Amino acid sequence: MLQPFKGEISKPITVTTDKKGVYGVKCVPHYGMGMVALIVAGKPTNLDQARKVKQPGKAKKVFEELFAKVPAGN
Ligand SMILES: [Cu+2]
Repeated sequence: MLQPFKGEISKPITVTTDKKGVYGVKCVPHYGMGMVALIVAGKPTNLDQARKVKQPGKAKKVFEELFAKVPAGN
C-alpha cells in the first residue's frame, strides 16, 4: 500500500514504495476531467482489483487506457 500523498501545484514530488502493484493517482481539482495517472511498481499484482475501482466519467476512460498499457506478465 502506498501512503496517501498530496503534491503542490507545479512542484515536483517523489513517492516511493516497496510494495508491488499498480497505484492510481488523481489530480483533485481535475479528477472528473480525467487528469489521473497510474504508477506501476514492479509486478502489477493487484491489477484486477484496481480495475474494479469506480471512477467518474473521463477518469474512467483514461484509466482504461492506462490499464491497457500495463504489461500483463510484467
Ligand atoms: Cu489537474
